Amino acid sequence: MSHLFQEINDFETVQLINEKGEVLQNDLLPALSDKELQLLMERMIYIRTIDQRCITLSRQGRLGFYAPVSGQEATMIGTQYVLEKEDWILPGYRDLPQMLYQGVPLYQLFLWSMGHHKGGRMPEGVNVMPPQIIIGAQIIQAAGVGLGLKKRKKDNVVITYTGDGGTSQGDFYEGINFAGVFNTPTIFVVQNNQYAISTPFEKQTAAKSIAHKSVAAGIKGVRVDGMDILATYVVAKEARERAISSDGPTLIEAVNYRYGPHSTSGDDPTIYRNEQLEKEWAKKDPIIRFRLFLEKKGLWAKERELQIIEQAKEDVKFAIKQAESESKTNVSNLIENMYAEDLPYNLKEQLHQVKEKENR
Ligand SMILES: Cc1ncc(C[n+]2csc(CCOP(=O)(O)OP(=O)(O)O)c2C)c(N)n1
Repeated sequence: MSHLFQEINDFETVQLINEKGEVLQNDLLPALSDKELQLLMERMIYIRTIDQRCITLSRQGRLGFYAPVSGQEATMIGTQYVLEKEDWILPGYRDLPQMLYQGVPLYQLFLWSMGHHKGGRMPEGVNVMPPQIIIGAQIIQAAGVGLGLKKRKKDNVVITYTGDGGTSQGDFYEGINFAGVFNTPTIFVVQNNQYAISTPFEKQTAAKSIAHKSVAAGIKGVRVDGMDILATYVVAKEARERAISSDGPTLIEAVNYRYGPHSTSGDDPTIYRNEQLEKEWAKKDPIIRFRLFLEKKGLWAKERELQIIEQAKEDVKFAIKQAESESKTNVSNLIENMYAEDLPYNLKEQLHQVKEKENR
């Protein structure tokens, strides 16, 4: 064998705190105040509680489609925390926590889950697109939004999220390639939660890692422990700084694990994951790890945790009532919400017919 064909080096996984909450890389620790560290923990606790409530509400038929997030909180919250209000988020269906913290009210996320037409209408001034269900489609859109921000000379970035499965779509390669060519201020976060529904990572790609996919697009890539909130924060912060300094897009592979099923629509993970695997990932839990870290610093108390859990439960109660009090979506709402401006003549006709029926 000749030496004509070169190997590409491994991407080291960035990790700042280990499973025992011990600091591994002091020099990389972010300059976050004690209050901010506590806030990150509060958000993870809050989201885990909301997650549990949403699964129950979905099973009761009060919510519609819901994609659980437990296990992925450190990636979601750490990467969103670096954003400014004017930055954009292009989420996938699992990314409700980032949408919430960017300013979308909880009851509206519930409306989205219920398939209500108002669920996709983001509040004025909240730079979040409706969650994408088409796998990978948001990647191309994020490249485009990035180009728009660049052309308008905004000091802002766009962040988008997909899963390991999403990186097998043509859209993914087209999007990161476009972003590379036009040097757009885009951050691509791939949440490698090990499974695309039941398809394991080994069957998803022959690439050594998702971060390797950045190489062909000529953009920066980084692999991070997605269950370590300080690591996801540090990596996303640097990606944002690169983006606004015109240093270009970044592909972040956040390695994490989804503890629950793929969604509440009939997935049973016990069919494709075994108990040993579950135990291994349970040890890496982002909340346990960060709690240990904060406790060592005297920054966490059980009472605070219970308060947050209660608050989350109350907020869910209130938000679900608010969502349920909206009048039901009917077909004419769907047609009316399809276009920003004038409807084409055929839809106008249909709308007229539908309205006649609805008013009967
Ligand atoms: C274009 C397209 N193909 C197939 C599907 C069906 N589908 C829904 S979720 C999913 C798996 C996605 O896995 P991944 O990208 O790893 O994200 P995760 O759900 O694990 O967060 C598939 C194939 C879809 N929604 N869109």
